[in-house]
Amino acid sequence: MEPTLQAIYDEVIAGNRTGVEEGVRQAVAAGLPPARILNEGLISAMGEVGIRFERQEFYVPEMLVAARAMQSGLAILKPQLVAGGIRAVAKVVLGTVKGDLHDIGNSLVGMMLEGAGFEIIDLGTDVPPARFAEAVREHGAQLVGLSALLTTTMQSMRSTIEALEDLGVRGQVKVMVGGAPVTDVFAKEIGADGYAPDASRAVALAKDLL
Ligand code: B12
Repeated sequence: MEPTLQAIYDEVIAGNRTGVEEGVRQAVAAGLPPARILNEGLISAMGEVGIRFERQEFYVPEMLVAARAMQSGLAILKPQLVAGGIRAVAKVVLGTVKGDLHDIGNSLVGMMLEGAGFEIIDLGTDVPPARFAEAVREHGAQLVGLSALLTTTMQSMRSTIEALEDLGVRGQVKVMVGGAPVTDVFAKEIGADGYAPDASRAVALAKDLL
């Protein structure tokens, strides 16, 4: 791997925030494409963190410092990822479903959509179903993106779609879902309009759905 990217990868795993920030600045200054910094440096490091957690080499505190370090790197990379998006294509309400506090994937999807010209209303994490539905109505959104990282919270996606129906706004929006445990089959089962496995394919999906 490119030494600059390897350094970012190592610093994310070590949970060294300033190290990650420095690495991302250097990589940007060296002219490395933002997508490579994101995928090879930041995202692949979080994948490794997940593997170590499964092997019980890492516990929640290590996972948390790694996530914070990654987010600091993301914040520096955001302007590069978003560059080019000028006019709003459509409004998208985004959030991580009720009970779930993972926000990195959701933020990334938001940044990439913003880069593609979408207007983002990010409700953050642990969002109750009714809150999604109210936001759709309030903002007149055309799309909703639901994120879940836990097999237990995936079920909140179903209740969120029901809440959209209850408030009478299901017909005005397309619902897309994602997150590590979510699959295409699950998306169909709960009546979502689409699933994407990563942030760049979330952009392609959003454009397709409109
Ligand atoms: C970082 C992390 C944490 C951090 C989160 C910090 C934060 N601010 O987000 C902390 C430490 C808080 C945490 C806590 C927990 N975690 Co955790 N965590 C992770 C870890 C290591 C990485 C997740 C991540 O950020 N990945 C990087 C991003 C970029 O990837 P992503 O989220 O998948 O998103 C991409 C795609 O999925 C997609 N996508 C995501 N959302 C959406 C939405 C739409 C609409 C679309 C189209 C696409 C899309 O695009 C994104 C970008 O490409 C994962 C391991 C893993 N491999 O996923 C475990 C993991 C998700 N956690 C796990 C667990 C068990 C927990 C805890 C229960 C641990 C505990 N005992 O307390 C708690 C639960 C807290 C809660 N209520 O939510 C398990 C879940 C197991 C399961 N099957 O349910 C995992 C898989 C670890 C493991 N291997 O066991 N965690």
